[in-house]
Amino acid sequence: MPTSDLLRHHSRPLAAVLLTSSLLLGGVLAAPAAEAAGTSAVRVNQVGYVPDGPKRATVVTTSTQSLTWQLRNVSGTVVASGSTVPRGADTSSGQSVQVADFSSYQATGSGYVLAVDGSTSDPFDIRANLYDGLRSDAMAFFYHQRSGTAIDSSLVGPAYARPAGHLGVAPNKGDTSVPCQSGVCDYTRDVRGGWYDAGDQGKYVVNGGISAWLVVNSFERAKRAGTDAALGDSTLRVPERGNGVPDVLDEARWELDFLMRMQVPEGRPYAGTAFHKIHDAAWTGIPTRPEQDSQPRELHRPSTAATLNLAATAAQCARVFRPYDAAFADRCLVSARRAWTAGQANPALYAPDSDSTGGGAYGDTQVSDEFYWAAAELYATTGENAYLNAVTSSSWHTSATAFTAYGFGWADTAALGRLTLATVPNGLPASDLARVRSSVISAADGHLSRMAGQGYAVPIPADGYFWGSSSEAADNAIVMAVAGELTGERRYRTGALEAMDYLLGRNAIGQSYVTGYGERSSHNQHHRFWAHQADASLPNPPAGSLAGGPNSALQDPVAQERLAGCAPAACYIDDIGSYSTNEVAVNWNAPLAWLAAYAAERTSTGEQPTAACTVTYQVDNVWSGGFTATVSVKNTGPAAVNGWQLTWSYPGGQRVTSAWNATVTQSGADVSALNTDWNRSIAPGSTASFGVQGSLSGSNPSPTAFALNGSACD
Ligand code: 9MR
Repeated sequence: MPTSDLLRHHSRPLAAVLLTSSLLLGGVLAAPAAEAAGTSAVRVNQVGYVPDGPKRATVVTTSTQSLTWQLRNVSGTVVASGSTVPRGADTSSGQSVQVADFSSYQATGSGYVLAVDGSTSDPFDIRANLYDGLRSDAMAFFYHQRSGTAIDSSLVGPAYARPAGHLGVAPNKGDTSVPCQSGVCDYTRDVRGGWYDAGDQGKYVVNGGISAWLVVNSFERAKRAGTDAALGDSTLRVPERGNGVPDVLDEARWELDFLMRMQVPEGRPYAGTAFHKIHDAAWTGIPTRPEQDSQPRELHRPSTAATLNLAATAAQCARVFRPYDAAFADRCLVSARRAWTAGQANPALYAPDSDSTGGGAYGDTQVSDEFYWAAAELYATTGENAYLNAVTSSSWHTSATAFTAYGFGWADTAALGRLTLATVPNGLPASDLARVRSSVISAADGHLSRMAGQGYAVPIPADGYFWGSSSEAADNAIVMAVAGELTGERRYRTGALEAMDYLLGRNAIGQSYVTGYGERSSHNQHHRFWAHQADASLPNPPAGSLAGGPNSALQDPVAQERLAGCAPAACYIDDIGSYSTNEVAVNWNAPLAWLAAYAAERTSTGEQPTAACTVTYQVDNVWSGGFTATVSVKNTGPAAVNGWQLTWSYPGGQRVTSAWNATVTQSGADVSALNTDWNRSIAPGSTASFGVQGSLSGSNPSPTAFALNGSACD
């Protein structure tokens, strides 16, 4: 099904009237329209939780009384329990909910479930390396989306391999010599390469630009944190592995080279500006493999937004690539300066919302924020006064709306300038810098307080579920993560991780919006090649592909037919036809990749506490056929242990028959003792003790090796 002309630029939240009419029926909460079949009432991050992070679940229930929750391990043993907190009506989901918080449980394992009031969650893990896979899969999305190169089976597997698309080989009619739309220019350009935008095969400078910026920014941030090795050379499945350049930068360069090809050459009208976009003359259907697209490709007229987006992105490139490839950094800087100058000379070339035949419009009639962002990047890279003046004289430099509750995006870029100025060393006057930094922190505080007001702790306001809402959650998580960097305060990391919980299943419909991650993950996203739902010979989207997510405006026929009356956070359907709720896009996967890389980091305070411990095992009584023993585990590390599991093996065939002050299970010789509720926490220097009774078959040799939460004790 072709993406229709219904595509419109939303940019801003939908009218609140939509909410009230669909949610409140005579003052009573309406049943959510899109309750997924088989979804548990207990909503968790279906992938899991990191040991030292927040661990919360939301329970859909009509009960107004607090309920008991139980955390069960893979063998069904209750390892922690507590009481839920009733939250009542939750506007976004249209549900009545309660929250269970099991954050204090920090032992690791897989196959946990949370049970509340007869319902059991999907299984999940608790482990420190929880996000390692998503870090590379979310970033690999960009390689899959590359235009102008064959996608290599040895890197992605045979199902995802495909010939190069849009290299001037029939039936393709682009992208090596692409004409302009009539009246725009009388020459052709080689605009090969770059990433396909989304489920379509258009390439749009403003959207590609913010996506490349986020990919590069994830590396720049990791470098400040000292964790960039995880994004370094040979960490990704890209052809450039082993070239000495961090793979994340190699991936971004594929797009940056394309963006610079979109710049109008010297000697032509509008020299130095950027064409807004290049795409098919008419919408293609689903499926259409890239190499089989036979539509003519056209360049659309230059825009100020695209020009400044290029200036910003290329200036960032010049800064971040310099240590790895000085020649490329120079080329980026030349392009950025040219674009800035051309933007100033052509400040009002607006891309119209109406230009949506064959591709998205990406219209934007407010470009002062793009000027601000470009000036900020150029200033952070060069330190030059002209750019400083452009920063400080911009109304966006002091505006209270650079950050909003609704994230940032291709049309709203002032926040990107602020993030750079707040984090990249620069010469802003101290008071100015302090104000920029505090704007990041107060934006993050706003996200945290909106999350605290919601049953699902989502950094999306109830009136903010619009096209691409998943990226809004991820964008806002980035702001929280940067606030954490600026302040060192842990609650911001908590907020960012809870945004990930939302994306991975703790939400109104119990849906993981990331392919391959979670029990019920999106896998029928709108895409012309990963179109398995429409053509069984084609693959589903690869693991790590983020769906656009709930969109209460129901802007496609499938959503309109299947989701009428949905509560905002439930306006989603995993159907290939629902492009307004279920497409993929580079500007959505980019913040996901950023966030996954951040969440995968084991920071000094975020590391799974390694158990520094000593254990004494004292036999208290022995009789023929049996014994009792007291086991004492001392926390000799610097941090409290919250939730513990002590394991050992019996060397002489002993079998535990009962225990006190711990839940003890045995399999063969291997024994596991889990804390009770009241001795869960062991302060540094403190000891927890418990007892066992067992049966003997002869001698009673004591065990010699113990491990606390998987780490050996002395
Ligand atoms: O992400 C875009 C969203 O903000 C707009 O409301 C929507 C309609 O204009 O377009 C979205 O972008 C699409 C683009 O126009 C074409 N490629 C697919 C993009 C994701 O759906």
